[in-house]
Amino acid sequence: SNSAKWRFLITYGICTVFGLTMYILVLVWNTHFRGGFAWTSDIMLMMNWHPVLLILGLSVFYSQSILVFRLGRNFPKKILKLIHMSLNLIAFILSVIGLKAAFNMRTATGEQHLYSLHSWIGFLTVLFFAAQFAFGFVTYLYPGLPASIRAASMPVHRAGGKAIFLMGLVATATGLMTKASMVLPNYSEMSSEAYVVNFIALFLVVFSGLALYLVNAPAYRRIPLPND
Ligand code: ASC
Repeated sequence: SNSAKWRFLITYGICTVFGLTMYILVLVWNTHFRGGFAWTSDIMLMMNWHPVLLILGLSVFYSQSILVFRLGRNFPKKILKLIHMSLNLIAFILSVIGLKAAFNMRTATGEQHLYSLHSWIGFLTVLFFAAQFAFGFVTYLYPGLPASIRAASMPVHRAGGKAIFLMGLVATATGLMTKASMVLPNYSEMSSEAYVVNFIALFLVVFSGLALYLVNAPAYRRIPLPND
């Protein structure tokens, strides 16, 4: 209906404002407070790519990928599926480069790999994401499995996709906490960097909650077009 359309667009607009503000804060944090970016020439500046690429992939691109069937409901389904796959592919590539930055940093400092709670959740998130992408691609896009299998897999694909989005949120939250306690020895004194880190997490939670609400609400689901 027309009112559902406007409720969707207004909520999507609010969601986007929270998401963009969150990501601007991520960029401000890693440039102004953390010294900007490099690759292997500076280990710590290489690590700044880690939050910047993973939040861009697992929150910004991933959210737009799951919302593409809501936002673009008047587009042909084939086009939406291609956009959905492309946004997920970009999100996945950004995530892998972001993981590589962390892996390179640990190797260069001689630290242990994959010991922290954050690294376990984060690694599993990207592993499940890879599996979800591969199964989704084969099942729904190319070669595409029989309609009965596609229909039976759809609830799993939808629930799995949302679970991975939530796992990404948990990975980011634990990562922000770990980083804050490492680089802010006087965290409790509430420096401006402490505010920036806390607000990243707060805006990310609101943004993710709104994105999940928009993807879950039955009123906003795409109705198949006659020529789908
Ligand atoms: C697809 C597609 C869907 C599902 C549906 C089975 O490939 O575009 O909407 O599978 O046909 O639920």
